[in-house]
Amino acid sequence: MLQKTILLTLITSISVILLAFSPSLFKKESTPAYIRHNLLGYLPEDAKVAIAFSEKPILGVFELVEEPGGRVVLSGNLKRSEAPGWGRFEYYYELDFSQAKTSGDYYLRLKNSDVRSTTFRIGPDAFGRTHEDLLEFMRQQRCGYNPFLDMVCHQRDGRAFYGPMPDSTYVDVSGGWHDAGDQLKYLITSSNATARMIHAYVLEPEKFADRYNALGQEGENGIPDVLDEARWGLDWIHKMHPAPDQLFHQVADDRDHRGWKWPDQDPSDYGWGPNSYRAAYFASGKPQGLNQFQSKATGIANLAGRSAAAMALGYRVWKEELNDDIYAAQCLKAAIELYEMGRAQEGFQQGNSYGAPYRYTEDTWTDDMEWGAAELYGVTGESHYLEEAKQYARQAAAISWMPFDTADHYKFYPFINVGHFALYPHVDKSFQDTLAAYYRDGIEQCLKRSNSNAFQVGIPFIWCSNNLACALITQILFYEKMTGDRKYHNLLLAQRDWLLGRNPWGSSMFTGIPGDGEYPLDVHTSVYVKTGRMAPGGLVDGPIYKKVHDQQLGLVLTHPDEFASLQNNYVIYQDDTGDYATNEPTMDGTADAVYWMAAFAR
Ligand SMILES: [Ca+2]
Ligand SMILES: [Ca+2]
Ligand SMILES: [Ca+2]
Repeated sequence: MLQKTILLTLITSISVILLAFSPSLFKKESTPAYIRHNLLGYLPEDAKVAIAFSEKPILGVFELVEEPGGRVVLSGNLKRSEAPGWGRFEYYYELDFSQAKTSGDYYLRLKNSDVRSTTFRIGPDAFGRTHEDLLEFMRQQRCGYNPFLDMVCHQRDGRAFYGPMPDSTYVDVSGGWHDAGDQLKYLITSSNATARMIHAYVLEPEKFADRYNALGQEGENGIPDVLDEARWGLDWIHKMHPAPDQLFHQVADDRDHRGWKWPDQDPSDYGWGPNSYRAAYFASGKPQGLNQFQSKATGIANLAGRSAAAMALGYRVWKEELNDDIYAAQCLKAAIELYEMGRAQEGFQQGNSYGAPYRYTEDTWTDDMEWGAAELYGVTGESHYLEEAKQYARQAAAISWMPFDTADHYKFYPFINVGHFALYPHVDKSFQDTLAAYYRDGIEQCLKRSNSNAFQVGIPFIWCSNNLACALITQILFYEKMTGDRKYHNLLLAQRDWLLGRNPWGSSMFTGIPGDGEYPLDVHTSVYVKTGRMAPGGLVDGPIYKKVHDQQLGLVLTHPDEFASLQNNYVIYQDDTGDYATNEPTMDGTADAVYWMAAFAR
């Protein structure tokens, strides 16, 4: 008897070993299937829907398995998606495990095959302090003293063009952030990033810790790090606004693009030799371009209005939260001046290019003036700001990228009209309903689009599609705060989960997040190529239409596409330093995500 037991144990052990080492031997199904979910995890109250897809039908049920232990806590049917696929994979299914609300670590598996997901979290702590990781990337983008590289760069920014001073006059516009993988600096994006980080703090003040000092070095300084980062932006905007009626809007241009480079040894030459002075463009309200390509411009109100909003928010927080009356007063003065500049020169100023026609083509400005006016009314109570904000709100209305399947690059920047949300508490019920309806219009367009694909993604796949996903998430969060109406919450979660792994590639769109998951590694930045290191939190541009991607010139991969077996005919994403179209992290997209990521932190 004893002998038999030992023998049986031995046989069982051998089977276990066989199973462990040759799973294919026991495979029940040979067609590959994939499970896609939010790699970070889910709050207990979230709707939780993973997507499985395959070229062939997937039969049987799915199971949610607790880890460690392997207990099956829930099993359910695969619900075939009614939306068409994007080519290649014909069969998409929803795996709804919303009923699982008990905190723990879990994975999903398909009962009839050996296909399982990675392990993820369900619990109030699922998002942890991820929103603070995004600030790591912002620190990596700092120009001047860069704490990530412990390096001082671009100390000769810059020499003026198009300003009231003679061309080539030195102006101090050092500081700020490198825009993305390149090392240009734009007020277009930095004004938004600054305002949005302060706004994130205003909306979620208890979520932000203090672990870094003003220079972005480790060590607390009594100020939440999100405000240290915002202050870095405010200080730069002050430099870009050196006199009451002056505003610069861009430092450097595409002469920057000289291959991978250390920022403190920048070979770019703007006429004063390599690694020297860079062009600083004054916001003149007129078309600009020092070479053959001219921008369009009709005014400066997009830049001035948004910078005024950032400064008014700065006043509010530095006065009320940080009790720094002196800095607060500087911000309020700048806010009033900048807004006046926008009033005097209504219209838009775009980004500039030099050797190529590509640039930021923002042409919306009433949204930015509404935001500036609303924030200024909030801090001054002066009624003319309120009247003007309402006027701009009616002009801006529901103007957005949301109804369109394509749009010029950054035309509808900053992709969401925060002005409507900022104005909301200051107007009567009827005007509030109007503002909410503007948001609802756009959300409805995205909802319609989301029904056309199995992932319920409501955005068009143009350049920086991930920024659009952030904008849609934020717009729905704002709409919920305004109205209490949560009917779009599942649409919001679908966009959130898309950015965090519920997509064809099973990849998060943020560098280093989650730490143990699939995330953009080979990103299109000098920092990564030069150091092999990457700060966590950088939001990459994101997937784009394959037909657009196929037309990108000079896009050469440095290694075989690890997602080759997962690509479809419609939308593409590649984790490769050579893919500047989908895998370049952007400073402003990252800043946009800070608020919504913080909203999910518990
Ligand atoms: Ca701090
Ligand atoms: Ca705008
Ligand atoms: Ca890769």
